[in-house]
Amino acid sequence: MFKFFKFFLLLALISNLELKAENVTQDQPKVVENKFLTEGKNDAALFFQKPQSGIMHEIVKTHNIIMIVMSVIFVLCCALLLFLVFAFYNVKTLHHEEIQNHTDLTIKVIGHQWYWTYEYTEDKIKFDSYMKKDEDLIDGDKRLLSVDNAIYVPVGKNIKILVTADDVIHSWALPAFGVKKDAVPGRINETWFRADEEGVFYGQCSELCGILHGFMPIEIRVVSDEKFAEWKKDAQSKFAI
Ligand SMILES: [Cu+2]
Repeated sequence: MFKFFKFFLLLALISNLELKAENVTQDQPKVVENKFLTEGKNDAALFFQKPQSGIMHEIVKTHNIIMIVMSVIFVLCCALLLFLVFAFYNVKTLHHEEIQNHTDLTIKVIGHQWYWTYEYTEDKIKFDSYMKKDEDLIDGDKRLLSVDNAIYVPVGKNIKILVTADDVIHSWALPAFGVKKDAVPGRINETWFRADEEGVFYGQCSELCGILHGFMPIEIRVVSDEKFAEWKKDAQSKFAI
């Protein structure tokens, strides 16, 4: 990079000296034939007409140098951007988003107008999850986010999510987990996450799916293994398939 600036400075210095010398000795710069852009292409359609004065020769010469320098900078910047965006960041993240080593629990998510159905296929549990109405809210609930039946997952475990829909396209999005998958009828999309901490987290449908699109939130409770086992036992009697 330093060499490049050195070259540029030298170029500017030489041009300046040339101009000074010419100013002293003659009225206008001496004519230097420049064939790079003009030879054989002087019909003025794509390029300039053939220069007819010393000044125009100098202008064409300067233009040629700037074009070369500008092209080099453009190519270098594009290469750097591509490297940063694809090679360094995006591909790695996409890879992590798609690939998991093993699965501890699989949950199937089905989008409906306008609620979600969750299926813990291996544990034979299936239930619907609707947003709580204002009159049903209790202390600690969040208006427009809390649901009647939240999903439970154990902390620190790999959870595979299979997403599909029953009627129109929905999207199952949980910002805290970096998860957002379209729920498309007739197709099963797959994603996964592993929660680092226990807690209650919320998400929402993120694909316009009709009049109540804004009222089909997602509530997920990340709990310890023991609490998850308790919930599972309860759910197996309450929501048995
Ligand atoms: Cu929606």
